[in-house]
This record gives sequence, structure tokens and C-alpha cells, in this order.
Amino acid sequence: MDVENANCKIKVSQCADMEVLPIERPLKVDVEITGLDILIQELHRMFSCDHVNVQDVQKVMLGYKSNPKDWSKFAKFDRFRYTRNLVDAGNGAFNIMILCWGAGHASAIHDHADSHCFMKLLSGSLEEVRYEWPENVQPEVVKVLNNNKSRRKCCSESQDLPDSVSELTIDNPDDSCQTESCQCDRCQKRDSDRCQNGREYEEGYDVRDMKVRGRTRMEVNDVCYINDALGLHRVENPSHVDGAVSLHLYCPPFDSCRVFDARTGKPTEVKVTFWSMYGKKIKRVLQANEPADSQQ
Ligand code: CSS
Ligand code: FE2
Repeated sequence: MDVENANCKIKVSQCADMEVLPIERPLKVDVEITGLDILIQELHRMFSCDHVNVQDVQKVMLGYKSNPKDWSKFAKFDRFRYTRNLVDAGNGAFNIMILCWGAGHASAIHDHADSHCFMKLLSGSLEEVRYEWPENVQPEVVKVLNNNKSRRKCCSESQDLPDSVSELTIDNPDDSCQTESCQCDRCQKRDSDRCQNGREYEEGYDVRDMKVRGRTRMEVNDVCYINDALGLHRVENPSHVDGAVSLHLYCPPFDSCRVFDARTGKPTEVKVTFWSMYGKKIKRVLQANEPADSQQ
């Protein structure tokens, strides 16, 4: 199966032995979606079926052309880190949110909790950096897909099948240490100081930078898709001046995921939270034992 052509009504871990369908590249966009509310209606219609093709979701999201009038009421920024703003709860089958990235804001390297993640850029620009799974925490679906791939390659002898991800592997020269969940500049500096003090290299995790598979610069209206079978990623607003806004669809919705230390690959489970819901800022009361920076 090509994971980019899976049924996203089921979790990624269950997508490993589906039939092989061709991936259309570039995707032909044959729909015009005239507003964010129409896009959401269309997504509700699609997700009312048992089978939802990943490419079809991408096409519908590409068919919508960003108009700030549609989404500015959801776009709430924070000074220190990127925010997650719920737009629609999708009857529990999916959810849609708007993420606001201030200048220089970035996520940690993270997985997607066995869900499918679609991301469309609404404003500014973003860089997506994809990583390979650290070997000791690779999920079963990745192993199964790799086995299937080598079997298919072997059967077709000299003819390699097209791969769904770039084979480019480059070293990661500039990622700073990310030891906990928060990615704001202050915490990154704190974490980087700790790393330099040699505190971070814990049992079972070698100091081996996580492997970068590729980088993609996203411009307004671009759509990208990732799931755990395709690897891990980190998203960054490279601008020192401008904010960026992105629209995300996750199916099924998740409220925690794992972030990975860029130096060692060590995972940490973190809760993901909303900064606002339906255009209204959330008043958050921190629990005594809860880290203040649970958003990754
Ligand atoms: N997965 C991240 C954003 S980058 S896709 C999140 O939901 O916070
Ligand atoms: Fe992500």
C-alpha cells in the first residue's frame, strides 16, 4: 500500500496491508471551494462515509484558496509559541484547527499519534523538516511497510517502485536540543544550556542526531500530508518578521502525541491543547503536577 493513498477513516497502523493504488502526482485539483465554511461542509460530507481517500482530502483542501476574511477570527497568536485554535470538531471523526506561528516559532519533532495529518498554508510561509524514526521506537506499521517494499522491489527485479518519500538524507546541522515539550525560544535556550552541561544523554539513547529525510518550504495554499508511516516532522516559521497561519485536519483527532529529542531520539509523551476554541480564547487552569508547556 502507498500510505498517501490510504483510507484515512482508519488509523495509520491499520493501513499497512491495503491494496496498492497509484499516487497521482501532481494532484489534479478539479474542485473549487469558495470559502472555509464550504470546505468544512464538504469535509463533513466526505467523512460521513466509511472510506475516505487521503488524496481526495488533499484535493478538496487544495481547492480552497485562502481568504483571511474566512479565518481571521480563529487566528489567535501568542508571543512565545505557536498556538492551536480549534475550528471544528468534525463529529469526532476528524478535527480542524488553525495554527498560528509567530516569527521564528517552531514545533518540536513529533509524531501524529497514529492519525492522519493534513496541513494547508493559509498565510506566510513554513518549513517542514521530515525525520526518520529512531530505530528503537519505530512503530510496527513502518516495519511492515519496509518489509513489503523490499519484497516488491525484489519481485520486480531491476525496476524500483516509486517511493512515497524522498530518499535524500542529510545531516541536521542546526537543530537545537529539544528535551521537553515546549519549543518557545526561552525553553529552547534552557534546554540547549542543559544539553551543553551534558545532562541529557540518558540510558538507552545514543547521542546520534535524528536523521533528516528532507525539507519542504510551504507557500500559501500548499497542502502537505504526513502520518507515522511516513516519518516524523518538525514545522518552523523561518521568517524573523512575519507570522504564518496554517489549517490542519487530523483524523482521528488526538489529544496527546510524542515529541523527540533531536540529539538522542528519545520520545516524550505530551498532551496537546487548544489556545482557543471556536474563536474564543480558553482560560486554562494549570494543575499542580502539569508542565506549563504541554503544547508541542
Ligand atoms: N502536529 C502539530 C502541528 S505540526 S503538523 C500540532 O498539532 O500541534
Ligand atoms: Fe505535525
